[in-house]
Amino acid sequence: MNSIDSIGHVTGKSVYLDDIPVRKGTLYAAIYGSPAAHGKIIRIDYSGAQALPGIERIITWKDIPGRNQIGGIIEDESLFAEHEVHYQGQPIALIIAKDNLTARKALKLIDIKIEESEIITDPRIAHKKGLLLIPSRTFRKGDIANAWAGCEYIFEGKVESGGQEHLYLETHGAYAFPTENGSIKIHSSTQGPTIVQKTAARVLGINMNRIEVDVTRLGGGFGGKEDQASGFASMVALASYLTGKPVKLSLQRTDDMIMTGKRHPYSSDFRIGLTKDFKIEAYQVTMFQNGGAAADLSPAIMERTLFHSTNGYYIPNTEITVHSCKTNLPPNTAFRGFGSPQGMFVIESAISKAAGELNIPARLIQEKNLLNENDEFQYGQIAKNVNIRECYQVADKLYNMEKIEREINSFNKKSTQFKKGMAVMPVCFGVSFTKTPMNQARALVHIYQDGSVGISTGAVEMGQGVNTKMAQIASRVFSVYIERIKLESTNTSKVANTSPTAASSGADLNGNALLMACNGLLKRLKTTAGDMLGCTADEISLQDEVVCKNGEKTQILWEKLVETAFLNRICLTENGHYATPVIHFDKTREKGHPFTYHVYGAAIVTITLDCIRGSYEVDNVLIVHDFGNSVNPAIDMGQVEGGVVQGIGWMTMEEIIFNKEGKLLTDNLSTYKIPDIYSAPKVLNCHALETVGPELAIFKSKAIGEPPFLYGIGAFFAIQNAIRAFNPDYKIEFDAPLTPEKVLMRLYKE
Ligand code: MTE
Ligand code: LUZ
Ligand code: MOS
Repeated sequence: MNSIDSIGHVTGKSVYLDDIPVRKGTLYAAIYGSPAAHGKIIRIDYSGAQALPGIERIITWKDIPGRNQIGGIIEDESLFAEHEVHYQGQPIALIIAKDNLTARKALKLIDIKIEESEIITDPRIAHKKGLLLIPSRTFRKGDIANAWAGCEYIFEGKVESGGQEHLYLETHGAYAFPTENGSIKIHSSTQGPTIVQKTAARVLGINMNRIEVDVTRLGGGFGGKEDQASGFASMVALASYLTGKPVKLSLQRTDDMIMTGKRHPYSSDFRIGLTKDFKIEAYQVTMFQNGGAAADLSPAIMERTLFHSTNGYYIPNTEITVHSCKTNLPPNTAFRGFGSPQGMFVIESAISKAAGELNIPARLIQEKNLLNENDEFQYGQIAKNVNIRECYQVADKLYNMEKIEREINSFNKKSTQFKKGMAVMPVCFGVSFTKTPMNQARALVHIYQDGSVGISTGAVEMGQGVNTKMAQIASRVFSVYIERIKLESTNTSKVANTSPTAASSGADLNGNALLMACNGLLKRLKTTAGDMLGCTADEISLQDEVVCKNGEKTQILWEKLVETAFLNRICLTENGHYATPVIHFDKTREKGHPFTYHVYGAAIVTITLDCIRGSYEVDNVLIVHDFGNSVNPAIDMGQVEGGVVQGIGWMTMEEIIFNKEGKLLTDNLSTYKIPDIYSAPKVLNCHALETVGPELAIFKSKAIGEPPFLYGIGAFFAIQNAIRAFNPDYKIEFDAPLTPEKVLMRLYKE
């Protein structure tokens, strides 16, 4: 089935934040961000800006009636800087004007003097100076100290992975206006409406019930709007509260790139030990997470790195440490994978290092160490329904890894200018928010008198198709056509206390809540139908909008059934509440069962390298993926395609550069390269592994949002292998992104 948004999208009728018609008298906001990355504010003169005709007001921290605090997990981030600044672009003031142009003109008329302090952009330096955002954490399993003695081979290395700009098509923005009784309504481009509501209420010093947040859809979020929308929304809410007028803020691309956090760069040291038959016996790693100037979601991201640091491998002895380091960059934040890609890149690098030194294909080490049923993860969870080995083997059977290798070898023998490379990327991703209390959701369903259905959930549509999946769930339970169902905007007054739509759990959490609500309504309708037909509710079923008795169609249609229930004064509204069972985690022991289930898969990535230019093309990404029993194969395949390309971008071309002054040099699309159609794999095949799917996934359809991103990691190693085919002396350096510039240098490195 197509996305319910497909027609709206292609006809341009879908409504995004900027499409909401503005009210009369709307004012426009622009953010004045710090020109320096670190220092004391000595003086600010707003008089030039203030004098500009059309300027309504300039808002600073002094105007905040509540608290100047937007930190979500840790309260360490101000909405507007007070006396110090900690990164370039950090908001200092909000200009409110009659139009956008005037607001932006005023920015240039602000005079500021900052006494600069030392700027730190390197997490290892921050760590040395004791600049940590939160205490470091270590996951331990087995006996690492004694394990090395049992290893035949031990290898060490250093791994760097870079940041990544979300580059959602729709930049951050919000539109707020006062409603009555001192209340504010906010339209926000956010994955987390409740986070926006809570933060705005805190800033304004009013109760959460005075703030209504509404989200129709996002032009992409990718984690960048999981919590970072709350600052921007709070700014317009504040401006609207203070002026009594509607206020709109929509970031320009460059401002969005400068002011918002990105994927965390990591710098890591690993040590890996193997037995003589290539079993990984011990793995020790220390990672330095570049958190930026405030904690934001770094603690949770650090946690997911710890969980995923062994990818889908069983390793008896491990010790994984992550330091979350405070630097003078914008606070880094959630991005598809949420720390898992960084952790997995290190273990894959360690395996690649071992394979390179032992002169064997990495896949031989990978396959030998894949998880088996009932293996224990380093965090205590026992792996169940494991099929990573099956994915790997089916991929081998379908595509024949050895044959691909042979073909590549014979191609490489004949060709001098072009070399090919191949790598395999197995994936294991845990589904659930790692913070157990976040795994809850609610849904509100109305059946209207005419038989149409309105659904509200806490899920935010950001292009991933969650609304279509929600419509499918209701359609399936009621056995009505999808056209009868309408997805309402996500609104905090309809569904409260929502978790952000994130952790790939949007469909599972909200879908299960919706399923419960629909089942509740169905039960009442069956009782009504039983009364109408003189039988028990158990004998009733619904089929294609027809009421059936003992499986036989009757004359009663859905509309008639609903109308009768209404006339009998049956409640046609239901609220569903879902809290994921089973999961728990004990932070004092760093052990538990944090994930509802794991998603598994394996991908073979092949590339062709142009050894004169250093440029490369991805030839094939051949995947076997465990979807469970997909509710919507078309949407899920779209998620695989988008995720893979985004992962390839992170690993190979997207390079974020801050200079020593902490200034972002790659602040637009001429200096920051993301994948285009030419960088997409020429062939992307994804074979669905045949499985029944886990009981706790919605309709046994596994979460899909983030895991495919991880297949992109294979491209990094495929390119490295092609470089080695050209330059046999080349010792692999594990520093992503592997840009064409870097590739070129390495091709000719002695
Ligand atoms: N797909 C599109 N088109 N746009 C997005 O912003 N975000 C990704 C993924 N797929 C995203 C996307 C991320 S980071 C997550 S966590 C999931 O979608 C969130 O949605 P879900 O929980 O409904 O899968
Ligand atoms: N957000 C979060 C996430 O708060 N917790 C998580 O575990 C998570 N995982 C992936 C993406 N976002
Ligand atoms: Mo996704 S990083 O959980 O928004």
